[in-house]
Amino acid sequence: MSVSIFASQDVQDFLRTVANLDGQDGDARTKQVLHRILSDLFKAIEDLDLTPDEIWAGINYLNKLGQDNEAALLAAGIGLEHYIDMRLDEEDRLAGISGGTPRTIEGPLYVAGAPVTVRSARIDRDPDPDAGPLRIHGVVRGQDGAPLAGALVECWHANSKGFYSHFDPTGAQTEFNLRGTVKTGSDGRYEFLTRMPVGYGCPPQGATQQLLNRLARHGNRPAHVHFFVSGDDHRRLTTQFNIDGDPLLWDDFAFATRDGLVPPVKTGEGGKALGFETETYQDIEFDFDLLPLEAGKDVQAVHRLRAAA
Ligand code: MBD
Ligand code: FE
Repeated sequence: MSVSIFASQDVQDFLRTVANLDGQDGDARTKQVLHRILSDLFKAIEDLDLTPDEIWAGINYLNKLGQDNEAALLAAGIGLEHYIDMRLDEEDRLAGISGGTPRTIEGPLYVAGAPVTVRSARIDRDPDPDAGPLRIHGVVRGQDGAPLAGALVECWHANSKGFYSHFDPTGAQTEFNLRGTVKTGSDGRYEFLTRMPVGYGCPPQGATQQLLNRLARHGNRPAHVHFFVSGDDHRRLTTQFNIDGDPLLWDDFAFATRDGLVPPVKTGEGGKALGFETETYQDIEFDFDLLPLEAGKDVQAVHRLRAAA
């Protein structure tokens, strides 16, 4: 039976008590946020007339989400992570900041601490016979459009099974496979020699896929490569490009695909001189344009818990 108590003084007082809004101590921001989100939840329970069984199913879902270590994966899948990007883009627009390589979500699978090399890195540390050789290269430019020396390009991507090292459920990959950091030389150039990734799929038994199933949505991403790019006096860029031709290019469960982040895949010649096993390889040229700091600060720097090895 639908009841209407949310707006009552009793319930409103109760919400203030729960968040200790009238107490002097505690963290003011936490109290404010908890009060608002709990109020919105209570209101939704009333408006949708959620049953006790539905509420307990939701609570148990949160337990499974944590047990599966998938909260950040769910954040990508329900568009929360992309929504953060939409807000950052709008902040920039309102501040009159434009240009630069488009940002897109980080995702949950970065690992800090990958080896750093200058100008070029071979990052397919493990064999993967199902993935062909891939060269990724380009230039990092600064705010004036000039090549940026000493910039750091961090790169990470999946193997031919769509799995990332450190998070591989098969345990097959060694530390930092398909991960590396290149420092640009005076010409601003970087290069990664690696192997072609395949798109990621959510763990089929995990909490994220469980919810997506209820929505009749898939939990797959097109093949993609992640980057953090940073340099002196510039903002750190978080982005990815997708591999053109992937059938899921514009049907990414994490909503990361953007115009400007789908570079052409060409055929390169001279692979053996690069250390590849074949003369031909796939070649992606992708330049990064960084934006300057605002009054000496990276005003949009994102701090979140990240794996490190
Ligand atoms: C990924 O590889 C990824 O990039 C995101 C955003 C979510 C899950 C897996
Ligand atoms: Fe990814």
